[in-house]
Amino acid sequence: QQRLNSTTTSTNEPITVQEHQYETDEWTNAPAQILSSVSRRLHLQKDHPITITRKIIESRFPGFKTHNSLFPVVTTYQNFDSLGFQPDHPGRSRTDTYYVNKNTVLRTHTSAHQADVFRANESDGYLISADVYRRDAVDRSHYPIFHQMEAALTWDSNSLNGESLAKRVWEDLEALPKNSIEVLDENPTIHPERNPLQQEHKQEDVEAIAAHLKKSLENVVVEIFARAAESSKSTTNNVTEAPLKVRWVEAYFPFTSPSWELEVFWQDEWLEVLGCGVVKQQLLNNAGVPTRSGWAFGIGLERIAMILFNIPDIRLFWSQDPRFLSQFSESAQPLVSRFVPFSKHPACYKDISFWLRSSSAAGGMVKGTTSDFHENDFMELVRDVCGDLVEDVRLTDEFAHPKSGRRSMCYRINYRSLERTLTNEETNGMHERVRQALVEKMGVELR
Ligand code: FA5
Ligand code: MG
Repeated sequence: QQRLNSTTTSTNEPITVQEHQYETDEWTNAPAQILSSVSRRLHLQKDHPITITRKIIESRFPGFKTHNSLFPVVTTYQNFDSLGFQPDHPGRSRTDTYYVNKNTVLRTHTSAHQADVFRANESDGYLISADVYRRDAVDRSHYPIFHQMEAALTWDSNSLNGESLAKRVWEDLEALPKNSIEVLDENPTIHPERNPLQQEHKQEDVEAIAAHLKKSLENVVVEIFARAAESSKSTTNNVTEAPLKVRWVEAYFPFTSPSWELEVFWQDEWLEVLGCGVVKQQLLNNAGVPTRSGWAFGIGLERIAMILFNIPDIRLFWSQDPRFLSQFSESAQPLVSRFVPFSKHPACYKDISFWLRSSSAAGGMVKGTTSDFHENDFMELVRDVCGDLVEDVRLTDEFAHPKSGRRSMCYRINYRSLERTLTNEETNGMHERVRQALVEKMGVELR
């Protein structure tokens, strides 16, 4: 039995998303604020940095069929089951995913469309760009709506004319643009436990597919870095910047194996920019294309755009402020220029400490999470009350009372507007409303 989402009132009013109507039920947890942003589709807005980023990446994949306006409401089958997510996978939880109703969600990733696009079988390569939705942390690189670009390339064994798959893939790799980027890649392509070969696959084929995948993505990174470097040259008086560091790390996705993530060292930390891998053969078989095998990746467009344009905060992409929007143009020369922040407004930190309901005391030990307190509920509550006026929310302390076992949490909320200086009155007012909502909706006791 899952607890009702604390930030949504439970009426049984149907939900309308654009022209479509959906029944609601006890699973419904998509807030109005999120649903009303579905129409923004930043990846299609002319001159928007997300659109520019999308087009730059698309240009690296000539011949791939593009799908850029797939509808964001999908079935749980599309988002999870078709990809092999087990019934108890945490990604399905209402703390992580926005449900429209029990069988319907706002897609949490562009992979929700993989099976359908494979089934349509219209091209060897395809690209899907779209808005995706997740309940997640509040900080400079996470936002509940963001944009992904999915790509897949498969080879049909019926069209190899007697050649081996591995040989064909290596030939295709030879034809890719050359680059001399140095990428840390310390692990073997296949690892029997951590990153296994699928039983349907031959090792030599997978080695070739993986090499083609990594080379294709490294070419994207080269393009991004070249443009970012060009833009910083034109605005920073030839101050030379250290070349960006990049590394491949092993990953796990239910729908690829082996799998990897690519990370870029940016602003003093490793930033994950994409996930990828060799498509599960079972998925292709189920999609009616059993003679195809190949790779897929999903890239976070905001993360790339932040590196490209030097945009420091993910909330900026949603800004309607002309001081933001006017800095980007699809016809600019050079196309990419460094974002010039409008004056940075002061931050205001405020702490909030509370005791969880005593039933929570015996809860799980995952950071910030117990059996009936989930950090994402708190994050969403803050967004609900404060909108984009909060820069980040962090857990700063957590402990259990030695005698009663009751758990106490302390979060630090950093209030900062991107557009203006907040008054003390305004921040105090917001903080008070967060405190009240926390008591009313999550039943905690403030300290
Ligand atoms: C996925 O979503 C997989 N569907 C990717 C994939 C596709 C793997 C095809 C294999 C084959 P992940 O949850 O790691 O994976 O998200 C992919 C990227 O989206 C991340 O690397 C990151 O760049 C971006 N991302 C994830 N969460 C957020 C967020 N809250 N805000 C902004 N960007 C995010
Ligand atoms: Mg990831």
